Amino acid sequence: MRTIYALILAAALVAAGSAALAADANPTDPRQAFKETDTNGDGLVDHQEYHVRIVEVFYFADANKDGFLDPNELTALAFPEDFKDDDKDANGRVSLREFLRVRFADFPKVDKDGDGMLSVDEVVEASEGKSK
Ligand SMILES: [Ca+2]
Ligand SMILES: [Ca+2]
Ligand SMILES: [Ca+2]
Repeated sequence: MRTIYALILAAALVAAGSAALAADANPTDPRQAFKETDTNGDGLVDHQEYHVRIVEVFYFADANKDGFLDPNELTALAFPEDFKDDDKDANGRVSLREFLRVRFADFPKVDKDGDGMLSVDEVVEASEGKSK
């Protein structure tokens, strides 16, 4: 697997500017990132929670707030190369719509049992697969 949900979440955790949290926890710990994303605390990350988190990632990365991620801003992300193929007009910029489409394509890859929810086990497994 090329892109990793857990690392996106970890980036978002840092991105959210929660300095206190980041100081206490390893920001690349997928379990911590999972907990942050599971906002209703039911132990699962559903599509809505996932959506909220990746939108946060986008707006944090968009440092100059023009609604696009340019090549410089993309370097702040865990996997900027994921967006190369998606850059249809080759201007080096990624819109929120493009960003969401790419990241949503990751969801079913991590959701191994296909129940439409991400469990902490699925996220940790995806993260470990990446680090090998
Ligand atoms: Ca949840
Ligand atoms: Ca921008
Ligand atoms: Ca699942």
